[in-house]
Amino acid sequence: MATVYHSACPLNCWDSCGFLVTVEDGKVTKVEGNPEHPITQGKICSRGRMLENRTNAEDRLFYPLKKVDGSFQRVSWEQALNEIAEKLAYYKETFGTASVLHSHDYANSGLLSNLDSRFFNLYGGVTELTGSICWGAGIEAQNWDFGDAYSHAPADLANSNHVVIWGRNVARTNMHLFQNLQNVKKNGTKIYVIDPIYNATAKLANEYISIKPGFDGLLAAGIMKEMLRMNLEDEEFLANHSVGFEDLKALLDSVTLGYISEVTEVPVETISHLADVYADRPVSTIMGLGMQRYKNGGNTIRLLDALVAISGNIGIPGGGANYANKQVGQSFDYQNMTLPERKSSARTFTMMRQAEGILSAVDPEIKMGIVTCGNPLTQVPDTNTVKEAFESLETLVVIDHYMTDTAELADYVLPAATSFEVEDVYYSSMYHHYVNHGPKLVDPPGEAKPDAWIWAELAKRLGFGEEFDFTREEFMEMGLASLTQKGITLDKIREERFAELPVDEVPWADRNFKTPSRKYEFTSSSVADGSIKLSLPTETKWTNPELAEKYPYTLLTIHPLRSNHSQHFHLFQPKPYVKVEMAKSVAAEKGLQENDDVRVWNDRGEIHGRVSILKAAHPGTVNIDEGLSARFGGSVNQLTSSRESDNGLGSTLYDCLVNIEKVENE
Ligand SMILES: Nc1nc2c(c(=O)[nH]1)N[C@H]1C(S)=C(S)[C@@H](COP(=O)(O)OP(=O)(O)OC[C@H]3O[C@@H](n4cnc5c(=O)[nH]c(N)nc54)[C@H](O)[C@@H]3O)O[C@H]1N2
Ligand SMILES: Nc1nc2c(c(=O)[nH]1)N[C@H]1C(S)=C(S)[C@@H](COP(=O)(O)OP(=O)(O)OC[C@H]3O[C@@H](n4cnc5c(=O)[nH]c(N)nc54)[C@H](O)[C@@H]3O)O[C@H]1N2
Ligand code: SF4
Ligand SMILES: [Mo]
Repeated sequence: MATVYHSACPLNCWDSCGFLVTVEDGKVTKVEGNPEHPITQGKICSRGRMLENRTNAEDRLFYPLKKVDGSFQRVSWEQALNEIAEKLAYYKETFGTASVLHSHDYANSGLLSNLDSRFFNLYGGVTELTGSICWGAGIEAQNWDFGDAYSHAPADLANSNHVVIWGRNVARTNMHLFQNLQNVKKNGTKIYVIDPIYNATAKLANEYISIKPGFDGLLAAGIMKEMLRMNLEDEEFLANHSVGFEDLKALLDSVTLGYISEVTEVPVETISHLADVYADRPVSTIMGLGMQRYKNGGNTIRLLDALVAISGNIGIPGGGANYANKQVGQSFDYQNMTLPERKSSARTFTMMRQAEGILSAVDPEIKMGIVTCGNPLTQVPDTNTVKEAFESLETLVVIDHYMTDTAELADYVLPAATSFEVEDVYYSSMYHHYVNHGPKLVDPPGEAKPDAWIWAELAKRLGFGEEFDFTREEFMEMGLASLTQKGITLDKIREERFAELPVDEVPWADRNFKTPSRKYEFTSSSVADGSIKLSLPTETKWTNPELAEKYPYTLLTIHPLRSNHSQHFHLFQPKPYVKVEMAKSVAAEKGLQENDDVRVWNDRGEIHGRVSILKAAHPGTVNIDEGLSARFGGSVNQLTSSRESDNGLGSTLYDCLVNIEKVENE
């Protein structure tokens, strides 16, 4: 008999959708949208629908595996857990707990996915990752400017005169914002898209502005110059609620509009026009994450923030420098769950340079790696170094649903349960502020087990089992402690299927910023040199002419349409391949036609793929969607750099020059 249950999407995504899931004879048979969800309203994307296949697929991991003489053998949980616990105990005693690296990303947005940190803290504190390949540069930038990274509630978009979509691939990555844009456009709101690629969101826009990748900060500087020239700035905000405006002004005076137009490749008239747009408040600026994956990413977001500030669009309905919404994550009590005070030693590597960290660590060396909710072999920059690093470990444990490129290198692979096989609550600090409930709907197949069970079993063997002697319900209640005090209990979330979190829908309306000065800081007082810089990406003809001579094209590696990163490609029919998308100018210069086989390379690596010519893209721009594993011709991260962003906490994935040539049919 078929029964339909409510559930929630666990994927790392802006939208955090509500689901309706059909279960027949103990199996998930269909995943659809829940029309009652206030934000996602019954619409979901194919990545969500494909979670049915991800749960049922025959290539899922069903049993613990151990590598013996180079090939995987099935072993019992007892054997796998005993051996892993013995190694953890041995490394702790012999080299200290920092000889273990916990490598992870955020592939599951459930509250209990944080229990891995509880385990590692109680073990004694391991080598952890800081920063973020995803959004690190921008989050740090907004921490300096505002004291935190907050966005307006989705419904507030209805108050905007203009919406500037600045480097967010909305139609592809944030589908409910796309719907929201369609609605507000009907009521007269004007939409602008600033992006090197004329994408599906650009089609909806009233105006599309093509920009050279990595030069958005300079464009924002140009718009500010024009606003100041025409006296369009919000003097009240600048005088009463900000510090450091004089520094910004001096910075803007140090360049001419002509220079800005030349390097950004945006005409002066367009820059002037955007100054008028920004003065016609309220203007909502919706920033994407791709735009800050450059060496100058932190300064790019700070310059966009500064534009939103001087134009008087902070803290007003319909405005905002909307990048991420950390208010959502801050509603939960991670410390209760993860017990950071219990670790006695800790070392950190940045997420971007985890491979270099492994290869160069001394005192102690990294002996063991444990990977959870992540697939560094395809997702972390500079794949060749990542491979060398993970191969160099004495012991590698990967916990996953599937045999990924990373799992292939492991000594132990442990099969995890999926979101439909456990109860949790799901949320995203990216777009809306609802938390969704996902009940346990089916049993895990084979011997797959919830991640939390694995931590509890290892904890028992290492002597801190009592710290995991809690039910999932009790763990969820720990994480919901503050919300419970505000009436948002686990029972309420279970019953109502989702709950609205108590956030400011128009952040900073009280002008009480979380910076040291309590004001908006054009020059940050959180760091030694907190002034904004007009910096450029590292790999451009302006900053490295010799490199640009050798590698004349900018490679973007944006998020794929039908896969969440590396997760869905194995389910595609026909099989996926590396599609090398390029601006017409690139195809013309290289004499390439649609579907030609090409080699794309730089000093870090090379990848082979098939040409697809983009209808419109900034001259010299190439894109290969990220996420393809080695068996489908990936990873594109063979070409990307593990350099960190200017503020140290973000990646520079798109700050990447390459060359291309045709190869004979393969
Ligand atoms: N379908 C799908 N959706 C997803 C995901 C997925 O894997 N697949 N992943 C989710 C996750 S984890 C994230 S972080 C978000 C990311 O969401 P987005 O920020 O929307 O997407 P990205 O792919 O990170 O960034 C790519 C966008 O930035 C533009 N871009 C690149 N460089 C520049 C630049 O220098 N200037 C400007 N103005 N634009 C630039 C690209 O052309 C593209 O439109 O998406 C989430 N949603
Ligand atoms: N070149 C390039 N590289 C990129 C990006 C880019 O734009 N360009 N984007 C970056 C961004 S924004 C992000 S967020 C990262 C994402 O990087 P990752 O999070 O590493 O990528 P995913 O492919 O989403 O998933 C990682 C693995 O987690 C597993 N997993 C999912 N749920 C669970 C669970 O509950 N338990 C366990 N144990 N495992 C689980 C999945 O099966 C999958 O194999 O990639 C980054 N890498
Ligand atoms: S991947 Fe994103 S848009 Fe798709 S169903 Fe999940 S939350 Fe919704
Ligand atoms: Mo991300």
